[in-house]
Parts: sequence; C-alpha cells; structure tokens
Amino acid sequence: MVEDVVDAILNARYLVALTGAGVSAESGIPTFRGKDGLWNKYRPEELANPEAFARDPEKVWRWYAWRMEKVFSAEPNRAHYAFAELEGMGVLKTLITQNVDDLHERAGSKNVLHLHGSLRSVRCTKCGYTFEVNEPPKIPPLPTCERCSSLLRPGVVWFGETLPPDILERAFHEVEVADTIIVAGTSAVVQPAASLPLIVKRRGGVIVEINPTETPLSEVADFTIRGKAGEVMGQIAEEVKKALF
Ligand code: BV8
Ligand code: ZN
Repeated sequence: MVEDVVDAILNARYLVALTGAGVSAESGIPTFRGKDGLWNKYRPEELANPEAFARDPEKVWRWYAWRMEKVFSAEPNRAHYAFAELEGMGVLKTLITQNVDDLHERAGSKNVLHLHGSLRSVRCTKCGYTFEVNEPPKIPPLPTCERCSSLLRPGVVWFGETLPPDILERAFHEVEVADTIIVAGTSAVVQPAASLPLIVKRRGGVIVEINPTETPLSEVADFTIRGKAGEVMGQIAEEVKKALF
C-alpha cells in the first residue's frame, strides 16, 4: 500500500497536506478526541469557545497555559520532519494544519497554513494587539494588554468563531489547484477544515488518509493507511527520496 501511495505522490502534479492533532501525538501532545484526549476531561463547549472564556477566563487560560507549556517543550517527531522533507524536495507544495502547535515549522516546513491559529500567538480582546510568546503566561493573574490594559486571549480560533479569512481563502485556493492531498492525524469532524479534502476529491483528485483509526473520510479516501503518522510518513519520505535522488 505504501508503494501505491508513493507512486500517487510521485505522479501528483500538485500535492498538498492537511494535518490534525494525530501528527503531534508522537511528540507527546494529547489529541482532542482520542481515548486520552484533551476533550475527555473537559468538553469543547466548556473551554474552546468565547462563551466559556467570558464566563471563566481564568479556567480557560489555565488550560491554554498548560497546553502552551506542553507544546513549547515538545519536539517535532518523524511525521513533522517527513512533511518538511517532502516540501524541501519540491514534492509537497503547501501544508494546511488544524494544529495550534508550531512543530511543523520547527521541523523545517515553510509553507504552513494554520487554520485554527497558534498557541505562540496572544491577542488583546479589546484593541486586537497581537504578539508572539515563547512561554505561557503565569496564571493568575489574568494577562492584560500592555497597550490598553484589557484582557488578553490565546491567538486560536474557538468554536463558533470564523477562521482567519485570508488563511481560509488560501486553503480553499490550494485544494482547488491540488490533484492529491495527504490527510494525516485528523478525525475529520471539525468544519470547515474537514471539507477541504472533499474539494480535491470532487475535482477528480486523490485522497491519501493516514490514521490508525477509521474516520468519516475513510470511505471516500483513495488510499487509507492504518498506521501512525511518524512511521508511515517517515517511510513515504524515504521512498520518495530514493525515487527522486
Ligand atoms: C466555524 C482551536 C462558522 C482551539 C479548534 C454542525 C455541523 C457542522 C459544523 C458545525 C456544527 N456545529 C458547529 C459547527 C461548526 C464547528 C464544528 O465543526 N463543530 C464540529 C465539532 C461539529 N466549527 C466551528 O465552530 C469553526 N468555526 O464554523 O465558524 C461561523 C460562520 C459564521 C459565523 C460564525 C462562525 C471553528 C472550528 C475551530 C475550532 N477550534 N481548535 C484549540 O485548539 O484549543 S478545533 C480542534 O479540533 C483543534 O483545532 C483540532 O485540530 C481540531 C480537529 O481535531 P483533530 O486535529 O482532528 O484532532 P482529534 O483529536 O479530533 O483527532 C486526532 C486524530 O488523530 C484521530 O483520528 C486519531 O485516530 C488520530 N491519531 C492519533 N494518533 C495518531 C493519529 N494519527 C496518526 N498518527 C498518530 N500517531
Ligand atoms: Zn489592547
């Protein structure tokens, strides 16, 4: 099966990828919906939405400070490096990610579209002042804006919030021109991210899914490899490198 996927990748005119929390799982970052997932202890309604933040900003900030700590001290894994290698070989054109960690960039990926924002980014709820951080804020106290003293929030997209329009537009453009998409480590339930691979498919393109478990995308995917992204993407990058160099 991996050979067929390598052939599809080598024959692709324009290859893109969509990744989810599963590609960071082997870096020790818990996924959202897996058995030990982040959402198990809490529900998305409780934390990753504006109402929850308005109701209890300290609880939401504590959760994000904890996730920032985990992400900033994690290392990219083989999956992140494999995507970066495919980009370096000129094979992968664009990497679209739902992840809010920066492990793709730290592994060397350059052309990354963050659909749901980033834990590196913090934004003022009032004046919109946005800046990058290298470590989580200490909570309490609640972090406030150095410009207008209003409450700061994590620079991520919460449920019910629209995705950054420029990023979303670029992502839709990518799937309009792509003829092959690798979908790795996502449960393919969150919209509009989950609809991106279907646009490639509807235009006659090829979907490669890499996931240890079944997802709603599995039945429409042309190839589904039931495995971990680190191992599978590592193998794919190796085989592509052998074929090209
Ligand atoms: C919007 C950022 C519109 C914050 C996140 C009903 C139907 C359709 C849609 C909706 C609906 N009701 C509501 C909606 C819209 C909603 C939505 O999609 N809800 C779903 C749940 C039904 N979407 C939104 O609200 C979006 N905004 O639609 O706005 C709008 C229009 C007008 C006006 C206003 C608004 C915003 C969505 C973004 C939400 N933010 N996160 C944060 O991270 O804290 S979503 C969150 O889920 C993360 O970003 C995450 O990336 C994303 C998707 O999860 P996955 O990445 O797939 O992770 P998951 O744990 O689910 O799966 C991991 C997978 O990896 C598993 O399949 C597992 O098997 C696999 N795996 C595990 N280990 C490995 C592995 N794979 C490979 N290797 C391994 N080793
Ligand atoms: Zn401000």
